[in-house]
Amino acid sequence: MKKVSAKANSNIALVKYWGKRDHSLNLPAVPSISITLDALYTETTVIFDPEMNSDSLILNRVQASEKETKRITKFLELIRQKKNITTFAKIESINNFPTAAGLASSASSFACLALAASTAAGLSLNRSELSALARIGSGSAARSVFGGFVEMKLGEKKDGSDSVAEPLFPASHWDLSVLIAITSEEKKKTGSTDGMELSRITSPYYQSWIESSVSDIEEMRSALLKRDFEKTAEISEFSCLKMHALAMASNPGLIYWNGTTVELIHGIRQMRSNGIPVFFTIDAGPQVKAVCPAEYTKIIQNNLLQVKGVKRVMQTALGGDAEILKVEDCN
Ligand code: 2P0
Repeated sequence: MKKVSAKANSNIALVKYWGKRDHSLNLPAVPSISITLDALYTETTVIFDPEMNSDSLILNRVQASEKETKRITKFLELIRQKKNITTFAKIESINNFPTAAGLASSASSFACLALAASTAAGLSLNRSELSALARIGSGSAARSVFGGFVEMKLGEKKDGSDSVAEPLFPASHWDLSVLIAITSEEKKKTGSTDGMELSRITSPYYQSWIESSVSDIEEMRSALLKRDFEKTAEISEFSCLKMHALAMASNPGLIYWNGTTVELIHGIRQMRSNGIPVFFTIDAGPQVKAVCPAEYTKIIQNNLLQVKGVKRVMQTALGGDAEILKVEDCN
């Protein structure tokens, strides 16, 4: 029996994922590109214990709800099937940032669980297989397997084995800083999974969203390669606002923003027109992430804190791959 601890960083997409083409394998309908965040991470410890009668999950030091545990059990079944075992697992997981407030906790959680649980079960998956496994837990988790700049491929195969993330550039490629303006710590009302399904079924913009995603990816890849800040800013904001327009045009409309989110969008654009290199991106929640070259961190942080309604501002550099922290033999 091995007790395995792992760590995985969160990520934010610069070209967004919204929509699935297959539910059971959790295959995305669009490719995406993200940056991995060093200061926002999950640490998870897993042991498969023959004395357990069911899986047990302790999340942020508290026994998880039945719903949360069920989602984990469904995920662990994939690992048990691969290894041909029936043993239940004991899991302890900690996020060092607010859960379910649009800060991509499922990305770091499932990347971390995929790595810790597959290792604890005795599977040795390569990074691509790990990414495919993490994807089944949560689409964005496939990207958190890797550090730096990451592309989630659409893939073509029916079994989803090529619908995996791949590293584009390491974090050292471009010294970017991410400032996260927290505008609310409340749990969001509609999670991403339900939100994207609603958009697929009801939003008249869905088909255009799918079709236009490919050129966004190509342009973003090239902008990142050249470290072209202006172009990176343009495509990121375009992809972000397009995703939110798609969500807002669902029926009933999904509005993930609050008033402060909108003030921040204007504030960041104002800074950019004043010559400060910064752009925004926003996920399925009201927090605003401002991305800038590292040397502009302080001035932008001060400006964001001036915006009424901003509760606090977190800062992070880009981070590395998901990694094993510790393996203990418990026989
Ligand atoms: C992204 N988001 O690309 C997009 C932008 C939120 C907005 O990936 O259903 O929790 O588990 O695959 O990964 C959040 O969606 O969704 C997400 P599931 P996930 O980061």
